[in-house]
Amino acid sequence: REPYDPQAIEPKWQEFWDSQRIAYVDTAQDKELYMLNMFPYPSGDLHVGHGRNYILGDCLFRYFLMNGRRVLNPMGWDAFGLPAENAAIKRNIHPREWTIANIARMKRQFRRWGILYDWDKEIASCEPEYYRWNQWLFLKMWEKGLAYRGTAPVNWCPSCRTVLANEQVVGGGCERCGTEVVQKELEQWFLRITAYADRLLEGLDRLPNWPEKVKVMQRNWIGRSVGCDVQFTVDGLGEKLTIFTTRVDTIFGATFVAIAPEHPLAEKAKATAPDADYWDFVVRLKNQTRLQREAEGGEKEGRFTGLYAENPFNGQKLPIWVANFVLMDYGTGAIMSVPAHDERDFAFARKYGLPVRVVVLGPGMDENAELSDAYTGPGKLVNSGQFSGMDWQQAQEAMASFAEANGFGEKKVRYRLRDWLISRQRYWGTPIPAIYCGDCGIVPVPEADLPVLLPTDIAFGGIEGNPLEKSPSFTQTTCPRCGKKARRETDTMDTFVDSSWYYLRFINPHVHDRMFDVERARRWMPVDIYIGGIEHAILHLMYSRFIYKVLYDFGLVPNDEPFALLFNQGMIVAKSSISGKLEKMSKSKGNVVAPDELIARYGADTERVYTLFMGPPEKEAEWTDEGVAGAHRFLQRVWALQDAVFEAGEADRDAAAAERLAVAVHRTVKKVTEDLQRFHPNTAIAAMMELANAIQEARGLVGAAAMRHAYETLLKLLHPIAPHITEELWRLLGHDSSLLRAGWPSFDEALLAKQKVTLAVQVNGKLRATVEADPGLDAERARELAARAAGRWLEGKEIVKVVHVPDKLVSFVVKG
Ligand code: ANZ
Ligand code: ZN
Repeated sequence: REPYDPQAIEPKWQEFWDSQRIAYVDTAQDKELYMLNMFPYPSGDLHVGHGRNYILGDCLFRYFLMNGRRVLNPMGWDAFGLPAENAAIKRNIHPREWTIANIARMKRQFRRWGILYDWDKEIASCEPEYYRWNQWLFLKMWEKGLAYRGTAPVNWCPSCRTVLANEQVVGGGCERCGTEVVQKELEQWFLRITAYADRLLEGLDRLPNWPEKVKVMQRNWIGRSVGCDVQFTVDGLGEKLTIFTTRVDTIFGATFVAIAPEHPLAEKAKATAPDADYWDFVVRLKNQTRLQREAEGGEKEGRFTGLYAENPFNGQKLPIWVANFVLMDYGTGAIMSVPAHDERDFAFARKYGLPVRVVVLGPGMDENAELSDAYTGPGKLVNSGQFSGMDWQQAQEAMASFAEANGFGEKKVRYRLRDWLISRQRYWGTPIPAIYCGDCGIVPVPEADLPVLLPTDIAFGGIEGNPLEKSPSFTQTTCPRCGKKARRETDTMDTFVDSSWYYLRFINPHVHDRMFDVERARRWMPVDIYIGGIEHAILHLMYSRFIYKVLYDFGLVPNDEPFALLFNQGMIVAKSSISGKLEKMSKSKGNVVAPDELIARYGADTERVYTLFMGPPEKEAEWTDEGVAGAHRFLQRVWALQDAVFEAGEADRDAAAAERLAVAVHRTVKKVTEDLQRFHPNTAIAAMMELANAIQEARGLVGAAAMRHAYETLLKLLHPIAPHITEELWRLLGHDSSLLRAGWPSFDEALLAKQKVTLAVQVNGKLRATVEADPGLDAERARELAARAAGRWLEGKEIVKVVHVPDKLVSFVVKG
């Protein structure tokens, strides 16, 4: 027998799969299954941490293929974005060059991993044939009032010289370069995602196959609050000051009013504020980052404006303060402060000596006792005029209605969600199709003039600001309405626009006269299985759901949620050579394992086995060299086991051994099938390792037919995980078609039902009982069963450790 030589085997099979166009799907036919791995940003080098996502996807894909299913599994490139532009500026090359070279590298890497995609469906979002449809979509949304230009305080990165979405500000710094972000008032383009807030919430309830964690994150991001606007009157100025509250029941407990430093009233109070440093102070607050202002334990700061506001419920005049914890872009930017029942207000009142007035009494509370903290729980109203004695929730309803009836308030639903700011002052993105005309104002580019192409006459080396502004051929144009000289918009779109609908383009990327093939989308949407990182839990998935709903309203897609099932794989971490700690694998942490080196040493199959064996794929897992070596040893064993088939005699020599082997085969098929269906290849691999043991034990005892059946079954089960070695062994066993066409093995439930195993139960190393159990019991159930059997040996003892050897032993170590 030849030694196991992955270097010889792997390229050969990669070529074979390519030549067979294994992954090609004709999407003119009906859908059976559409699975998708999030398309990557072509940043160049992929490390083994990235591999986890794609290898898991390929494992499932091959499993489905072997089950005879027609599966669409496409791949492409999220190819616009800042790193390409930054690289271009640094090296004076075109961002496109950098991007295309990276795409080639990454494509080669996918191939070396043995990953199969339908490359016929490949797309790159930086191609005009793709981004023109971003522009088309934008025009349609503009027409419907869903895209608009507005002024907003924006996060500005002084280094990248571009606007950042809130989500792109991480800990006060720019997500891309880390520079401290500042606030700036600018005109920008927005997409009106807030109009879809309720539908984005409601849709989550119809996604049973999404991780609960992601749904919670999305709900919090949308942040729906039911409350009430109440108008106070500013004393002396005679103007109204509207506050937003979710606790109108506490309004008799309000002892001051607080406004955001950006609130127009804050500036008006320059004339009345008693402190000389008032305005300097307000300006300083404005420059605090959102994080400083919102942080729960963060310092609460404020100044008295010298103004008073009248509470319409009781006519009380309350001092108006400017406070850093009040945000201008939520609610009305003004609040009534109730120190007795709100923690922030309480902390603020303590600091500045403002009164605390209790108006909601919880069980056992005394209204005259001094509070040591805000009471935020339920209770009955006191000191609240005609509303005293009511239950707090009842009072909320009654008081909101009272305000409405008297014309000084209204019930209101507010959202934390903000409209999606899509303007970026960068080159490498989709040009926003708008033109500024001195006479006509802002004019949409006519649909017939699409695409608005990125200009090529730009020298990138050392450029500052937005490169698009440096191209006269781009900026100088004529007005589509009046024909006069006009200026073209130089903002480009956030790349999250590109990724919000790419899954539709994949279905048939060869249509050239439409955004996507509506007829095929009707049959292929939604995506059945969507695999990607948890880092996309909010933005990408929220934007995709939004755009998909917009397309639904345009009548272009058949349903209103794009991804039926979502699976988030966990990160791979490794010891950092810099911090010495376990950290997410990344170049900056010096803990990257390059697949090329790994493959050169062990082969891609070893990387695949190890990656899928590391633990449940949704959990974080640590990469270790020993683990890799272990995976390689397993493949060596599988390779060597081929001898068991060739050396076996014709007949079984031991009937019991033959029966044992048959049972092991069926049990493994059942386990692997179930594990792959629930996306847990790690436990499937463990089961295959046991099957390999069973085959080894049966050597010399069972005949060739039984041996071949067992070994071939092992190869089939292992194929989705280690595709190259299994194809090679399959060929060595005399088959001339691919394992992918060999069908998925089935198992005999009745045979398994007859089988029971005996578990030995030990306590502190002594055998205390045995129990009969179904084979393949998991650790938790085995432990329960064994604990019952061990009975008095465990009584009154503390269990410090439990060892479980599946189907053989449960051993307790106890104290006391
Ligand atoms: C009075 C009050 C009394 C409040 C009480 C709470 C408890 P969510 O759930 O997040 O919507 N608030 C309103 N606008 C604000 C802004 N722009 N910046 C900071 N805080 C703001 O919370 C709504 C509550 O947060 C509102 O209800 C208001 O404080 C505060 F015992 O009004 B409340
Ligand atoms: Zn004009």
